[in-house]
Amino acid sequence: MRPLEIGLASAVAVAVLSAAVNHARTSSSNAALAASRIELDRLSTENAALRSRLASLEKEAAELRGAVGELADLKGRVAELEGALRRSPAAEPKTAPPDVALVTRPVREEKAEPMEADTFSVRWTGLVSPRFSEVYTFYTESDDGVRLWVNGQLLIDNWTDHAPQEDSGTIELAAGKKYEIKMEMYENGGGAVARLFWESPSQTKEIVPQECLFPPAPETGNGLRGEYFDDMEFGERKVVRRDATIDFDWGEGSPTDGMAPDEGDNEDEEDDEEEEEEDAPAAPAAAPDEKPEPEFE
Ligand SMILES: [Ca+2]
Ligand SMILES: [Ca+2]
Repeated sequence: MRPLEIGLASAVAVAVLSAAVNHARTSSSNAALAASRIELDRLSTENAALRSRLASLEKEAAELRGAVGELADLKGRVAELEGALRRSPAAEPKTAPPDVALVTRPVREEKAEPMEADTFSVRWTGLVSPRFSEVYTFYTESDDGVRLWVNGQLLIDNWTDHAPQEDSGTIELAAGKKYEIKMEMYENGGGAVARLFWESPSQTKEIVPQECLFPPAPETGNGLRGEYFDDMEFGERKVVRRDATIDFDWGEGSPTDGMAPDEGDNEDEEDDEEEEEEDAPAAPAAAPDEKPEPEFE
């Protein structure tokens, strides 16, 4: 080959080689670019997801801020209401009970003065209504002295110291009519008993039952008014109460020991005494001294 041909061949070879290198470079760049595009797409997708997540979190934060604001409002409202409640008169009893208890307790204890077990007297008053129009026999069992009036007639009068003893007296009564009745007893010492029975041709002897006894007007219901005095002459009255019947054996104790609450429909001041007795059954309340005496003395 001639030198010119060799030179030309070399130049061609160089050009071909160069072109091949360039082609290789271009191919390599294209591949990198494609990879970059894929990465870009991935990052773009991830970015959109993060933006979406951020928006969601911002929305939640806004809701929480709103809830916190509402809670603060509610707390403020509760505080307002509590303040209003403390200032209102209706709320005063909530703090008052301890003072009320301190004030009322001594008063009740003072009224609930127990009666002595000896040297006392009792007077029962009211009305009695028989079931039959017959001659009735009334019986008393007493320790100590006893007196009984029916319709103003003194049927029994045994005003003496004695062990439990029966006395009796008779009177003609009309069925359903109400007659004034009064029984008195006194206790000097030892045991004390007071009972009232009746019988007629149509009924056997029995304690005069509650349904046939009525308290003095204006009291209503059944039973008799019982007035308990701390001496033997009806001087110092301690207790006024409703007795369903006269059927007592106090033994050697006080007539007001374990005194049960009054029975019947009391509508006057005895209602108060009944409540006090329920509060302190072992220490019954004393009666006020200004109570009016029964009408038929
Ligand atoms: Ca006694
Ligand atoms: Ca006695």
